[in-house]
Amino acid sequence: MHRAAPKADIDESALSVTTPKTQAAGVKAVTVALERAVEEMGVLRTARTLARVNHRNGFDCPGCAWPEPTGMRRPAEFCENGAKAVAEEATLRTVTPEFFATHSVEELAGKSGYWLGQQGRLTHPMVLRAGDTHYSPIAWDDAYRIIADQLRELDSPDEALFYTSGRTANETAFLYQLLVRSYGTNNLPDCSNMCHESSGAALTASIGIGKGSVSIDDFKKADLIIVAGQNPGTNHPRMLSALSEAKAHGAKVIAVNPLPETGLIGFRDPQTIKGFTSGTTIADDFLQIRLGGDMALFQGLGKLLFEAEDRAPGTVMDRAFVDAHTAGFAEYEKQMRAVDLAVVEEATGLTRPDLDRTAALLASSKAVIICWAMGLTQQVHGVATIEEATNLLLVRGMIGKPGAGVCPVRGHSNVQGDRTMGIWEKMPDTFLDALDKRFGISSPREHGWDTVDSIRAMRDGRAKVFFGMGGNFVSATPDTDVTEAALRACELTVHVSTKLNRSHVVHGRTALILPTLGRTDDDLQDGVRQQVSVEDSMSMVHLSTGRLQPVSDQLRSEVTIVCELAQELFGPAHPVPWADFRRDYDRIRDAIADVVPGCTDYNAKVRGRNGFQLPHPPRDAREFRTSTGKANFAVNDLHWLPVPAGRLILQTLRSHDQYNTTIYGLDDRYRGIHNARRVVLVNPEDIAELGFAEDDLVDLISEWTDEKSPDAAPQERRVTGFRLVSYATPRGNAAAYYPETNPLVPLDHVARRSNTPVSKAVTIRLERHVHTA
Ligand SMILES: Nc1nc2c(c(=O)[nH]1)N[C@H]1C(S)=C(S)[C@@H](COP(=O)(O)OP(=O)(O)OC[C@H]3O[C@@H](n4cnc5c(=O)[nH]c(N)nc54)[C@H](O)[C@@H]3O)O[C@H]1N2
Ligand SMILES: Nc1nc2c(c(=O)[nH]1)N[C@H]1C(S)=C(S)[C@@H](COP(=O)(O)OP(=O)(O)OC[C@H]3O[C@@H](n4cnc5c(=O)[nH]c(N)nc54)[C@H](O)[C@@H]3O)O[C@H]1N2
Ligand SMILES: [Mo]
Repeated sequence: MHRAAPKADIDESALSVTTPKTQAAGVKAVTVALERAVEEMGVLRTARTLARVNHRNGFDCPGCAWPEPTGMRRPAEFCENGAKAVAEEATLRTVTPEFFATHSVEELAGKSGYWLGQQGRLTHPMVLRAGDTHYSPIAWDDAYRIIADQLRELDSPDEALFYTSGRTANETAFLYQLLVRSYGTNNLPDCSNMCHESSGAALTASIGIGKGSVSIDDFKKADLIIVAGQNPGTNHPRMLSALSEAKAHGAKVIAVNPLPETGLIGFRDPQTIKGFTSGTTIADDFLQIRLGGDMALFQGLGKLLFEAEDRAPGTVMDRAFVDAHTAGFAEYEKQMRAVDLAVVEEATGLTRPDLDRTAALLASSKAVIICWAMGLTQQVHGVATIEEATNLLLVRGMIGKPGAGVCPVRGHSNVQGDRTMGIWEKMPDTFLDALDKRFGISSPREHGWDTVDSIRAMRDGRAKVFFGMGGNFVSATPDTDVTEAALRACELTVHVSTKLNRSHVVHGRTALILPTLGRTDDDLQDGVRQQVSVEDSMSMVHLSTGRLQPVSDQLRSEVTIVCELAQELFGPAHPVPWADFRRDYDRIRDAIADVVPGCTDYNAKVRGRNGFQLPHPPRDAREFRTSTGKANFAVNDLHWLPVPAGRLILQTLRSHDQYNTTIYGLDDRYRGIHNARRVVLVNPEDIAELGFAEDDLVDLISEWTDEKSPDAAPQERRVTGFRLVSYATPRGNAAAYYPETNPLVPLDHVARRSNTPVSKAVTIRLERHVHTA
């Protein structure tokens, strides 16, 4: 076998810090990706696999949800982190029953997530019964029986939680929510609750649909693209190709970020000859904003747009659009005119010239796109911030126009599709009605619990069964100690997984690991190769076909697992044809066509050359299905994040060498952080002012007071042994990696109206780390 042995656990003292890079991608990205891939898969499997990423007859990249370019489609859309995601899944290393016999659960719970993930693909269904010290193998049928028995025993179906991570394909997602609703609950928390929930809430209120309004081709037609709260060089590397192409067509790009992220500054496209020798500067302007300052920025720009209109009436506001398609303009104007630019400067850390320059560009551009990700959504005022960004586009008529619109850049490769298929704790009644009618079931109408409410329910004993369709719930969620205790209080925890992770070793009284096929694996049902479908960030739906030989004949597809569990749970008399669905995924797509809006003729349409695009009324016809029947201007009171004396505001983010809780390696190359992860990036002047020196070892203590009881003493949470790294972050703002810092994020510290954990605004203080024996 051509594969390297897994790495040892992390030695944090091996940290080395170098100057951050100024250009992303390039040749180095290709070599790093190939090295990692060969290490995990060997040469042959690497060649076979990477050639099929995002290929027409291949599989959808499990990396991110950025769309593939249309038209001149490249033979394989390549990116470093996509290749790492593929290698992580297609690895030939395995976690077998012998592995579990060797390592006790207690021992595994002492390992880092990095070590766990390095061990390889899960090969057999495993069980941990009450009192066991080790997982042991179990037959699939016995595993289903344990789950079904436990589910039948609950006092109410609402005592069970069914989580979904965003890699799950449409076919699985559709059947999974069908199983859960047939069983009788809407408890379908998902990773989106922690991710773009704020975008969905804001856009639904403003334009009547929670999805982005641009298509990939709009990037070529835009003349201004604002990228706020997003690090595409690491998390959506293929977006850099779209941005550099936009620039070739004359667009300007403005980056709004507390950090000078490498990918936003410079880019060498490894797919073009030119990219090997020279790079493109991506951002024409970099607004180094303070954490949580975006709402103030967008309000400040709103005010400046009205002032520009005063100076040259009829040139800035799109009155025809505003009159025909929007509601609430007068209230918005009144609010904007009252904005105090001195407060905006303080909240953002930007100067008046910064604001004027940006407003001038915004006022004169013919087609504007605003892109964003977690920097905006994971804030207390995330929903309001996104509404303010949308307001700016509305006054200028920038929705439903070529080259313009809102662009929330999604994370997981099918997180948007999962929502379309019904993975949501509060799916609208129209969807449930269609589901009931198609299958003759009666779905519950009462809303279920999202991620944060699910943790509260387990913590308080109101939920007793946790079922995870993918993901790594305990490491992805906030307030790690609370969440771990919540999971441990469950009667049963079940995980459908490809790789070993911490959620398997922080378990309920009984625990099951159900190993499943990944995107890259060949999925044969009765000898016939099956395909699945996914939806990207721009509502394009297409097929994905895995072709790799699975690492074990015990792996079952997610669809199979859902169907077989449903058969065990509901018995043979159930109205849903689970056995047919399991045998032939075309039958699932037929059902999707009947139930899911915009999916008529689904089987035919997904087989089209580039798949098909789901309808989006604002994008397609400037039609706004909101409360008023028009696009709504939102009016919000300003919220921002003053930094308390002696404290810092911490954002928790991703390194260049991880996929959420999956740690690929220890090289955050662009930021110059190598070989370790317990680091905290702080402005050098803050390091000095707080009485520390670079390289000091510190503890991070978060301090939090519930808005509802402002007089209570602040709650404290601590993580220990972080190395201070001096970094170009604004004064008062710090950054450290997720998930190591999740213990600092209070469960109740959530975004208003979306209940998304606020992972980008945690007030902390630093204390010198005291070594304990
Ligand atoms: N390789 C790789 N790809 C991924 C992932 C991964 O882990 N690894 N994760 C996937 C997932 S699920 C998601 S959701 C996306 C996440 O993609 P991103 O949102 O890019 O991910 P984060 O690392 O959380 O980075 C947040 C960015 O916002 C900035 N930021 C933080 N707070 C603020 C703020 O208050 N204002 C502004 N303007 N900026 C701020 C940070 O400096 C950082 O650049 O990526 C997806 N793709
Ligand atoms: N502090 C902090 N917390 C955060 C964030 C943050 O920025 N800061 N970001 C949040 C965001 S945006 C997100 S999306 C969540 C992510 O939360 P999750 O989606 O729950 O986490 P992942 O780390 O992506 O899940 C990885 C696991 O998924 C399993 N897996 C991988 N592929 C497959 C597959 O094809 N099928 C199945 N069944 N399993 C598979 C593997 O076992 C792997 O261990 O984390 C959130 N948590
Ligand atoms: Mo995400």
